[in-house]
Amino acid sequence: MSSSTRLIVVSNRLPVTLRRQAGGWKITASAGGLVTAMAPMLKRTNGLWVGWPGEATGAGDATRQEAIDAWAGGSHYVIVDIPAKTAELYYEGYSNQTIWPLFHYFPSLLSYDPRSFPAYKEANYRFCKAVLKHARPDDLIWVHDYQLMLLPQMLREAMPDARIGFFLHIPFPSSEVFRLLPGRDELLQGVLGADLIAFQTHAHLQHFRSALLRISGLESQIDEVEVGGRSVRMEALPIGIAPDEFRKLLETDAETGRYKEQYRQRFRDRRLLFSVDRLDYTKGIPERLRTYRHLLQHAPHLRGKVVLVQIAVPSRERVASYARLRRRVNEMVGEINGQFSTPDWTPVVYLHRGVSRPQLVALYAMADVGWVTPLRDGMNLVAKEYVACNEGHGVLVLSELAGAAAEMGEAFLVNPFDIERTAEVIQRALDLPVNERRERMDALRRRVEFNNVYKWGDRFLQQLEKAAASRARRPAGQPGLLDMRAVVSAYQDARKRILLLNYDGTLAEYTGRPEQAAPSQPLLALLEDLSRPSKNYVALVSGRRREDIEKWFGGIAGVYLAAEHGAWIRPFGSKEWVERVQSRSNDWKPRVIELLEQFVERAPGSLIEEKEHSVVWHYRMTHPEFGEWLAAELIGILEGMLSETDVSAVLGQKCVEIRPLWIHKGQVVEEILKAHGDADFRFAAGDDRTDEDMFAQLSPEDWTVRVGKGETRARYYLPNPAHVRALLREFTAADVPDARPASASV
Ligand code: ADQ
Repeated sequence: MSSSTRLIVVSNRLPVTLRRQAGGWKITASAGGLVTAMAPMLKRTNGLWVGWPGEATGAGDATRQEAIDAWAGGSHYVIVDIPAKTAELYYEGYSNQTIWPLFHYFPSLLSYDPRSFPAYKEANYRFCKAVLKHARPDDLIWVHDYQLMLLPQMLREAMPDARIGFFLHIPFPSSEVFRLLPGRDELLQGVLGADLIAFQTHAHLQHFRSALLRISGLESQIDEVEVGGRSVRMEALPIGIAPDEFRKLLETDAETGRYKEQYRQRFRDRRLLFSVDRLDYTKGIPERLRTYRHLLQHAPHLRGKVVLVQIAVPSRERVASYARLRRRVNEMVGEINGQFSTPDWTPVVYLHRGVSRPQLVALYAMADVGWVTPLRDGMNLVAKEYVACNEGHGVLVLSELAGAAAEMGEAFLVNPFDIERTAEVIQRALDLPVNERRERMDALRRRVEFNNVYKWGDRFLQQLEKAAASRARRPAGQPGLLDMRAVVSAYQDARKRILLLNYDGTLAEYTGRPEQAAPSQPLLALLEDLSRPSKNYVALVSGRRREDIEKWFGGIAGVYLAAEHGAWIRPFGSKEWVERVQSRSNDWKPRVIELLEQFVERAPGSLIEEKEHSVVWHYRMTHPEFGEWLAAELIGILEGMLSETDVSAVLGQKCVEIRPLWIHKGQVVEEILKAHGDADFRFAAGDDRTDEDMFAQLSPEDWTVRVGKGETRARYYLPNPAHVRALLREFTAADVPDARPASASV
């Protein structure tokens, strides 16, 4: 990282807790791997941590931020306030009752309140505003985890050139499970706003790619995906721990030493099995207790000889499934202890609370078996912490469903649902000769120490810098990147301006189905603002059906609308549509549609869009390789079939469009120029082959802009629709508003 680069960390929770107390605020820092990893980087770069304090207390009270600044010795923590009701729907609702269960493969525990997704959006937007208030163009913005999946795209919209990274701490599930999520498309689009998206394991990354393909129709390479002309990098970067912090406690902390001695005495004649988890249904606590009961039943010689210490740290207690789990675990512990205890032996020591770090570290150090068997986990740091702290006599029994299993092959890997087999493995672990235990533990420890959390953080930021740099570089063989300042200044100086804009892929991103691409309210407002100055002549030149264009943009009085590549137009200042091509025969259509219907049969998910003068076969939602293959075949058949007509088939963006040769966007431009050729600022933006006809009508000194990569005759390019929207906003900002005369028309 260069010395001027500053890091902005954004996570749901700030790593501090705030409590009001007499005369001010009580602030306590939270411990944890993430804070440990981020702290040195934030310090080095004079960075910021943006997050929610966890409750609404003190919103609008300036003394709170002052207290936190004074406590932190500078303004390093930025508080995001979320109103209580929104917070409940965002955090306990969509984050923890919808995304969390689903991403951990518990669809049966998913509950979805339709109000929760808007609240999630609103909360993400509040984070966005907080970041924007502080962000500078050179910052590296690092967004963490599943509560903030919409944030990268929100930031990208506002700052198209920002350097944004996203890390998902929890698993990304199989696309078959992911597809059950209400809001799935938005979440995918949301994270794709980042330059780098990183996961705990390769498996999660692969699932993400498969969701991109199956749900958004986006093909990707192993570590890269193109979205609207921008490339997004994808990486597997498993998080680590801070081994030095644990070592320090073990080597120099007196309290940790005292606890160790205490536990050594207490468990002198017994083997210690140790588990610590948040009390969460993903952690497999009931399955572990059932396994333990099975072990005591089937290996009676272990009775009185082993103790399971289970610490369950209270978590999300207001969510019903967690309350149920708590009762269930209490009952199971009671049953086991009731069944097997003797006056001098209690088989399960159960603590439903957190313990201090020294206590935790002492237990890690002493435990004979680290029993870490989540039913699903992004990584699981307990497994790594146990290895870092253990004195070398212990054995790690680890669930193969934890992300950590991918890196910890020397552990005993188990399927936690398979109770009998796991019980056998626990027994084997206890019986393992000491030299083998040491060998395994040493190998694991070396890896945990090497792949520590500091490396993880550095690696993430390096990859983010690389990804952002390659986005900013001009793609090979392409026109030059449009210089925003130059074009805005030309716009400002002009006496009369023409702006020709395509819609799909230019002003708005592509979606799975054509009808889902309705313009957002801010986009409509932007177009309205743009068409307001009397010297502006804004034309929306689209290949879409007239109905869509009328429905979406009909309300904007000043704009010129062209649908179906100009077969229909609505001139400047007019409310009436004019059919520019009449009396041509459409009798090729039934034959073509019949053929396309066969292709729809063959490629489930593909669809036919019929317009007045053309027909389109869309295959964005089909299996991609199969779709490309069928498209090539279709064009071949159509070329033969239409050879005697003036109709042709053209390959578009994931579609094949069949239309008469004499309908094209160039004609629209020609007509507009006939009436307004005196415009001294001419701007056209488009993203696909049909827009090339538009560019062809303009001269080399005009502002022609291709959106995204690809062959073009345009003079400039912009990476994606967000850049176009940002540019249009700049245009409107440069204008002094005035009224447009109603009479202007082509
Ligand atoms: P978690 O689901 O919270 O994290 P985990 O990785 O096991 O799960 O981390 C638990 C952390 O809490 C450990 O660092 C542990 O030391 C700490 N802890 C336990 N008891 C404590 C106590 N009493 N007081 C303070 N701290 C205590 C999510 C994902 C995981 C992923 C992590 C990090 O679910 O899969 O590994 O993020 O990316």
